[in-house]
This record gives sequence, C-alpha cells and structure tokens, in this order.
Amino acid sequence: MMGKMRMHSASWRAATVLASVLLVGTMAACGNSDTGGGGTKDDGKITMGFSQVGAESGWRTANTTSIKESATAAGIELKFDDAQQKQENQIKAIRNYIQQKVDVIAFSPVVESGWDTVLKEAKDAGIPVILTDRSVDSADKTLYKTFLGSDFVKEGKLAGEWLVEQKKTATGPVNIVELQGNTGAAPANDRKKGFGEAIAANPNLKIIASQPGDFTRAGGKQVMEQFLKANKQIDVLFAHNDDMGLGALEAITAAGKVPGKDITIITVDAVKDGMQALADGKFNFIAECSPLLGPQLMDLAKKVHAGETVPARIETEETTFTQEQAKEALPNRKY
Ligand code: GYE
Repeated sequence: MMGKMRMHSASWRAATVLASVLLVGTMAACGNSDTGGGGTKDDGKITMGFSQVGAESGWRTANTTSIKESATAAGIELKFDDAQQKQENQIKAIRNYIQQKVDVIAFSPVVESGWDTVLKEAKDAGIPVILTDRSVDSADKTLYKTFLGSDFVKEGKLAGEWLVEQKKTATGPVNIVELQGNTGAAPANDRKKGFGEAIAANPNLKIIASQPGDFTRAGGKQVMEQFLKANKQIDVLFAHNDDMGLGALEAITAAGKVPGKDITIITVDAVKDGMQALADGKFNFIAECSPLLGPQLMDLAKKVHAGETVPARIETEETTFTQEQAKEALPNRKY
C-alpha cells in the first residue's frame, strides 16, 4: 500500500516537472515577441527590415555596403529596400516589414516630417525602430528606440567657421552660393543652419543664392550652371555634399573658371572622389560625415531585440580636411 502511494507521488512529481518545463518553454517563446516584435522564425536569428533613402551619392553607396556587410558579419538576416529618394516608397517598405513581422526595423528617413502614422503602426505591432543616418521631427520620442548618426548642424558650422577664418582679412563682400541637399532632409536643413550661423560672424560673407541639388552630381551641375548664369561674381560654393560639388566642378570649368582658385569650394562627406578633388586643389575644404554606420547599427539591433535600453542618441565621430590633410589621408581612405 505504502509502495503504491510512493509510486503514485513519484509519477505525480514527474508530471509536475514536465508541466513546468513546458510552461517555461512557452513563456520563453512569448518573451520573444515581447522584446523583438514576433519574428516569424524560431531559430533565434534576428531579421532586420532596412529602408534606404536611395543611391544618390558616393556616401549612400558606402553606407549601403557598410550595412549589408555588417548584417552578414553579425548573423542578422537583412531585408533591404531602396526607396529612390521617395518618402512614399519608404512608408510602403516599412508597412511590408511590419506585415512580415521582422524583429527590428531600421531606416534612414529621406525627409524629416510625416512619419508619425507609420511609426505608430510599427510600435503597435511591437516592432522596435532604429533611426540611422537621418532623423525625424516627431514630437513623440517613444516612436523609435534610438537615432544613430552625425551632427549635421556641427558639420555646417565647421564648414562656415573655416570660411570665416579664410576670409578674415576680406574688406569687400564675399559672394557665396549654396547647393542644398534634397528639400526637407535633416542634413539639408541642419547643414544650412550650421553654416548660416557660423558665417554670421562676418557681415561681408553673404549667401547670394541657395537651391536644392538633391545630393546628386547631376543636380549639382545643373543648379551651378544656373548660379553662374545669374550671378556675375561668385567667390565661394558651399555644397551640402561631395557629389553636388563634383557636379558643380564641370559647370565651373565649362564657364571658364578655375575651381579651387576663382571659386573656393567647401563640401561635406569626404568620400574618396571628394577627397581626390580636395587633394588635387579643386576643392578647398571638406567637413567629414561618416557613412560607416553598419557595425554600430547591428549592435544596436541586437540590444533592442534583447529588450536592453540603449541611449536615445548616438553620435558619429568626425573630423575635417584641408587640401594638405586630404593628400595624407587619401591612401588609407576606405570609402
Ligand atoms: O551627406 C549625402 C547623402 O544623409 C548624411 O545623404 C547623409 C547625406 C550625405 O546623399 O551625400
């Protein structure tokens, strides 16, 4: 009788243990969707949906390569979409990623405004969002986990401060033309702002024309042609990226002027072609903006997926280059 009782309680204990193992297992599976937004697969692999701005510049190409290579290195499955500089394409891609139940969504917003609705959809689906390279102007900061990228105001400021120093002995007006990035983009808004604030230090420095060239070589060339036609005396060009500056070189040369001498050229990015133009004396100064954001992005994706808190803002480290510094740095330039 006692023996039977003991056997009974032993098998009861075994059943209890089995039940709790099952329960813990189920809880772990649920925990996945709490932190990571419910990836469809159970293999522990993180799936990231990434919506890229486009392929408008050397910077963007280097950024895309960095993201793809880093995803592979980190063992993250990457779904990648090129939005061809159109916000509606980015919104579509993000909605697709939500539908596919990816673990993390990352994107570089082509413009700053108009993201609240789609970001809310991602949040409601429990999918964490990481902003990379460019930010959004949403008032609700809980719509995304973090923003990884450069300080664009600072880049514009560094460009302007260099010019102020160069022109400190100027007695007459210094006529500046500005090639902006695509309208509404954070780097276009912020670089304009930083540059404008810095050159206010010298009232001789005046922006006489400022137009978007969409961060492309073709845009830079076309708008610079218009600037040259409409303005007799242009002393300085500030281009919001290397590619527009490179496009403008063609227009300047075609107008019979010597870039880097007749017109002082300042750009942002410091991609290889820009650095080459600087080393060759065609550009005069570049404020660096690093596109190599991939490794940090993948690291952040793993952290937010694991439910860890990450800093709300992570800034990229950058420098500036003169012609002499470009000559030195060029041989080891990675992008
Ligand atoms: O400067 C430009 C690119 O968002 C920082 O976008 C990026 C900018 C970069 O097209 O070349």
